[in-house]
Amino acid sequence: MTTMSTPNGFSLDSGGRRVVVDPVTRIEGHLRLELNVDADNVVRNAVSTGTMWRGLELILRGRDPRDAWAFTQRICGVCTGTHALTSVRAVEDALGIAIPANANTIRNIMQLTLYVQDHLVHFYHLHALDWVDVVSALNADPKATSALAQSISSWPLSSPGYFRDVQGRLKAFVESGQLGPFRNAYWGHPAYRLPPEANLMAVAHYLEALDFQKEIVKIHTVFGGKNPHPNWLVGGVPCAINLDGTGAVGAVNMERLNLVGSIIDRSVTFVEQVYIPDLLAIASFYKDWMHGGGLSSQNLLSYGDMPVRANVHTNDSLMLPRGAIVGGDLSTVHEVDLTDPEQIQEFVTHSWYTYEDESRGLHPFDGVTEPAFAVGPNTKGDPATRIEALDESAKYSWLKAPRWRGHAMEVGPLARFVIGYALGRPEFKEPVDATLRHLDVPIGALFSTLGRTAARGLECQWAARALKGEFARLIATLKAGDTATANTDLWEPSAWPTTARGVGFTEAPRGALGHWVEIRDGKIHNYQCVVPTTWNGSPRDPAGNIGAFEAALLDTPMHDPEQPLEVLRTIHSFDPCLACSTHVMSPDGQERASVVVR
Ligand code: NFE
Ligand code: MG
Repeated sequence: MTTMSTPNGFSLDSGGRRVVVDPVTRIEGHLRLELNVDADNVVRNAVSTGTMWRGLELILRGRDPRDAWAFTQRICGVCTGTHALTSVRAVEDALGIAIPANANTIRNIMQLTLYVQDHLVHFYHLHALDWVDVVSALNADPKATSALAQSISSWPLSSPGYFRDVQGRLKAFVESGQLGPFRNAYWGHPAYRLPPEANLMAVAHYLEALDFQKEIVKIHTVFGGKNPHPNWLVGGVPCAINLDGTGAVGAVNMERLNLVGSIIDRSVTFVEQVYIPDLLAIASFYKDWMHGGGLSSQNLLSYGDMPVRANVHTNDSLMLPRGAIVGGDLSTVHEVDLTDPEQIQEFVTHSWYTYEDESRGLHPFDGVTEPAFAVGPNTKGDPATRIEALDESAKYSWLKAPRWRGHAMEVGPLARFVIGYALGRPEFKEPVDATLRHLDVPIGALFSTLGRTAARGLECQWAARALKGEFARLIATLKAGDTATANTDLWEPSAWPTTARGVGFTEAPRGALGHWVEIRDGKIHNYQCVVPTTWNGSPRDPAGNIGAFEAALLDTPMHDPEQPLEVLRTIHSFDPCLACSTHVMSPDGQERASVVVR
């Protein structure tokens, strides 16, 4: 096998043990990791591959651009709505459609609602069990657990009897042998550090958060009819609003708006009294576990999102800032232009796609999605063949490799917060500095797995508060008599130019998301999506740059390669979504719920 080395000179088969984790669980979609681990159990090379394909970009060709949101939204039910929002923005950009102020505010409310729910679910249900040992919670003293909970938060569910009850439910689970969501983890692993009482508190909040997250998304049902996959509209939002109850049947009325206001208030309270205190309490036990930085300390990218002013997508309007940081230089935030072919390019040298000239990357306006699974040592010409051992010098992933000015970039909450910090914006700088002070760690601690996890928590709090602000703005505008929610002036294709192209962007919960559309004769001619997990989980490029997952795993020490808990911590901290990033499933067969060590 010919291999390609990492920047540190190691390849998958340069001696040491090969560790395979496939599939990675508690994520969305199909992700496989192969690692080279040295005699001291330190990760020396890491290769990540997305093992499914759906072809959404191809399905869109020839369709009505006004429908693209409904197709692209099916890329993923987790970051639900965010592809639809990106899509309607791309089409509006292409056709020059401006949206009313209320539509902009309601879109912000939809997106911020997604942030609060998605980040909460990620912390408790997809990531916490990398830090919290559920089985240890059985040994906790409920009285001491109550004292701990009351010392860090005024959240009312904190009596000894409450924690005794949760512990009793957990015992019944374990004794029945039916661990449900708590099955298949590395309970008792020596890398778990929380005392039993902290574990019991976290398990109680895992269950509470599971219940509460379904309340949050009711906001999507008010403005978008349902969740997942609420409705969207090119030109605005698809709901009418009527405050005096005399308007259109089904219009959003004051009673529905009051429900939204009350869910927002409860969300702020839950995040501030449960999520943030738990995050700080858990992090305080792990603050010397400073692995998992990688590109987060070097190359960070954000497109920005949540415009305060409708149709103004520049940094003076965007609540989440836009910019790029390269080489760890926080003194310079570079301008990002999604239409510049020099800036964003996708490479396929190590992806199961083909270009005419694979030494070059393609800007998404000129993007090509041509699957080429049956090539190279990783496929053996047979799409149903299981991958036995990856060769990273060949094509090895269904993710393309997006690059910004040639650099592999990390995207997501940490990127957004560091860029906001570097721009000196107080709403990012103050919570970051306060968290670093609270944990008594230096700024460098930010560039780690825990930094990524902390940034997501802080962003959840930011989003809950921003939601309150956006809701107040909506109510003020409505009460001032402006209830317009859609602009249908350019709804008819007869009013469109023969050819047009546009780009839409958002900050999805997991990071920078762009859709590029080219319209010809009223139909979609080309459609390209470049998605957060495509950035973070990208394979190598022709210059040998490795992606953020791969970079973050290097130099991580493991207690036991047969139980790769440390690897899961770092990968989970990105909140990977392979459904989004491949947006495109190999027929079957690539799933092995096992860890293989060779
Ligand atoms: Ni399927 Fe998604 C988000 C998008 S992921 S979750 O956030 O876009 O890369
Ligand atoms: Mg794509």
